[in-house]
Amino acid sequence: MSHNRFGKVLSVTTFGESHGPAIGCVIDGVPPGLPISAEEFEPDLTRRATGRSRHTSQRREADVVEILSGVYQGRTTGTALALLIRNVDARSKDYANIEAQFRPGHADYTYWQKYGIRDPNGGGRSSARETTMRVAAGVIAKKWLATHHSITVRGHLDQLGPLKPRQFEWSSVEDNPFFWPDASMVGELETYMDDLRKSGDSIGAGVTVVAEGVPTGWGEPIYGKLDAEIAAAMMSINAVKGVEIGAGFASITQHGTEHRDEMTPEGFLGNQAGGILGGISTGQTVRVRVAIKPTSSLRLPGRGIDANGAAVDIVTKGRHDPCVGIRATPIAEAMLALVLMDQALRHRAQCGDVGAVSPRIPAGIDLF
Ligand code: EPS
Repeated sequence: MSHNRFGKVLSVTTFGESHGPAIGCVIDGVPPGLPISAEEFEPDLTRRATGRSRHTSQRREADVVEILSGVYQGRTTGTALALLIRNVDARSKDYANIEAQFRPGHADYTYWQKYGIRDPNGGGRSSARETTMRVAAGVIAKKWLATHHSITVRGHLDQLGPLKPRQFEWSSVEDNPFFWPDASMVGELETYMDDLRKSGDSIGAGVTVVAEGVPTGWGEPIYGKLDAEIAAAMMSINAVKGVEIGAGFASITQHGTEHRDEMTPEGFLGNQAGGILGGISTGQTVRVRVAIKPTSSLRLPGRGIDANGAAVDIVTKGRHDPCVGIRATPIAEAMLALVLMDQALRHRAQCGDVGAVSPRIPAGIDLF
């Protein structure tokens, strides 16, 4: 399998299978001198992890990071940063019945057709377990962005199936297992998820991620547009089926007078652009939304085929997420942070000497 790596100056290569001995990553291009300890990975890895509420997969992984290289006396050295997490709670017998069968809606079928061989245990390489290492790498990017540019990257669930927040408060997001910005709806979400879990079905979700404090000028037109690289990074996350930047698909029905973000010396009067114009950051909040499909591993029988092409009824056992989107917020944050850090380093390489050519407009109003 090629292309386990993404990023240009800052690159991340991940490896490992869900039921193998370990998963890991190599992060190349981290500037020297960034203070980092193994403990700093814990908060974000815990936010993403399974088994932290009854609404996610009950697999219990400790997700403890071992730093194998690239750090000396608590600081990055500029050499390859290698991180390892050992798998401790794989239960491969759950997958014995689908070893030679393909779950409808799952990568089982395409992996088999492409490679002629696949590791069925926990989905092998196609498992969302791989996203653990994205989040670990994202911890480095978030820290560098915060310390060097005062940038904050954060996100929240913005839709759970049919449910949408009625109010919005960032302060509520980390206080419930759903990353939900409306505290008054948490009970409703609990009931929805309990009923869904009992039914055996799954549901999709929407996640919004924002980066606040991004300076003007990051992103490389034509083929390295900031929005294009964000979209590619988000689409590379398991189960993501759609990405919007700013107004996104709402642009289809907008008039130009509505979509354009007018500018005054005091700041922009809106952010339909999602903080990016011509593939380059405007200095406004970078605003991204992702659509996450419902989990395809279901105990409700579905029609599929086996490796001989025969029709079979497929039932998936095991410990699955009824809504994988619930755990996606930290993953989307990590991918946004990694793309931004890569673009920041590339911007510094080519345009580090370019001074301000005219006064910069403040970020202004962040309304659609
Ligand atoms: C996953 C299936 C389940 C989840 C897993 C993602 O794996 P298993 O059957 O081995 O428990 O638990 O999620 C994780 C282990 C994780 O760390 O995110 C899948 O098919 O994607």
